[in-house]
Amino acid sequence: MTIGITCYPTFGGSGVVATELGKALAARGHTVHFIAYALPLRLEHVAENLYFHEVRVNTYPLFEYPPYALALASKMIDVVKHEGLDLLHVHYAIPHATSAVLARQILESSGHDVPVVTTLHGTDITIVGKDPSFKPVVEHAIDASDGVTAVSDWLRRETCSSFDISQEIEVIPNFIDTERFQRHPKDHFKRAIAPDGEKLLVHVSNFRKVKRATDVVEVFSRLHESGVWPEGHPKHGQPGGVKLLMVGDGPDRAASEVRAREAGVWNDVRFIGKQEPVEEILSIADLFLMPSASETFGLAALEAMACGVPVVSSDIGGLPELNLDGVTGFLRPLADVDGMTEASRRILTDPELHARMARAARERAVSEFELDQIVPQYEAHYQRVMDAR
Ligand code: GMT
Repeated sequence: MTIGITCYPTFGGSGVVATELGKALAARGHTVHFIAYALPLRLEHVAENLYFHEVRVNTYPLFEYPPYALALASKMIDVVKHEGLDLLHVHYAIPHATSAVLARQILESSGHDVPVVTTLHGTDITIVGKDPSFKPVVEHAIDASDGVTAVSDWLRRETCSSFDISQEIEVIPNFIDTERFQRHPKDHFKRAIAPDGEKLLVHVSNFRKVKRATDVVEVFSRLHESGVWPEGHPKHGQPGGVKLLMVGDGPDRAASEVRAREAGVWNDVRFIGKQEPVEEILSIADLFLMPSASETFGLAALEAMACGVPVVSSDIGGLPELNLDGVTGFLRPLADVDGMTEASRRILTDPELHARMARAARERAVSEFELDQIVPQYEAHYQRVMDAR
C-alpha cells in the first residue's frame, strides 16, 4: 500500500506512535509519505520507501491565525494526486481528520478515491475535542472518516459517550519496539547517578498540567524524608536512599523545580530536559512514576515496562489496561500522593516484589504490545476500509 500519515511531528505521544508506525509499515514493504509541518522527531533515518512532505503556511497580513488546516488539506490533495496514495491515516483528530475529510471530498471531483483513517490519541477527545469551540467539527470528522481507531478501550468508550457519533471505533493499542526498549547494561551510568546504591525513580513527560509532575516530586520528597536505605546499609534509618530523574520539558517543569527546592531534596533530583534515547535512562531506573490526571494509554509507562521497570501510576483513563495493579506495578487513585508513596516504598524495599514486577512488566510489554503484533492490526484495518469503499 501507499499510505499518507499526518501527525503532530514535534510534540507528544501521538507523533511518536505515528512515526514509529510509519517506519514499521515501510519496513514491511509499504510506501509511506509523512505530511506534516516539520520532520517528525523520530524519523531519523532515510529509506527508499519513506518520504516527508512539509506543509508550509504562507503568511499574509490579513491572517491573524494562519489557516494550517487548509494548507494541510491542499498538501494532502497534492500528495494523493502525485504519489498515488491508497489511504490517508491521520493521528489526532484536530485538525488532521477535518483536513483529510476535506481533501477526500475535493479529490472525489477529480476521480480520486482516498479513504481516511483517523486514530484518536487522547486530548483530541478528552480535553480539546470536547471543548464547545471544536466539538461539532470533531464529531463530524469522526463520523465522516472511513475508519476510526482509538488507542485504548477507555478512549473508545469515552469518545462514544462524549460525542453523538454512529461510527464504529476499533481499539488498536499503542505498541513498542521491544528490541530497542529493553534493559541495556548501563551500570557505569547508574553508578554515576546513584553512587551509594540509591534507588532511582524516573518520570518522563512533556510536563503539561495533566502529567502532575509536581506530584512526582511530592512522592519523592516523602520517600526521601523517611529514607529507603535497605537494612544493613550504613545509612539505614536516615533520610534518602533515593534519587529522582525528571526527563522532558514543559509548562510545569519550573513549578516542579521550585517544589524540589522547597522540600529540600534538590540535591537528589536531576531535571535533565528532553532526552533521546530514553531507553538508556530507563535501563537504570528502579521505578517509573506516572501520576497523570488524564492518560488515554500512557506510552511513556509502556516504554518503562519494556525496560523492566515497575510502574506506580494513577488509576485513570487507559492506564488500568496497561499497568496491572499488583502485577506490573501499582495503581492508585488520582492525586493520592500518600498511596503512591506507600506503593513506591513497597516496591523499592522488597527486592523479591521488585524483581517479580520488573519481570511481569517486561513480559506484558512483549506479549501484548510488541510492534510486530500491533502493526498488522493497522494493516488489516486499512484493508477493511479500502474493501468497504
Ligand atoms: O500525553 C501527551 O501529552 C501527548 C498526547 C498526544 O496526543 O500526543 O498523548 C496521548 O497520546 C499518547 C499516544 O497514543 C498516549 O500514550 C497518551 O496517554 C495520550 N495522552 C493523554 O491522554 C494525556
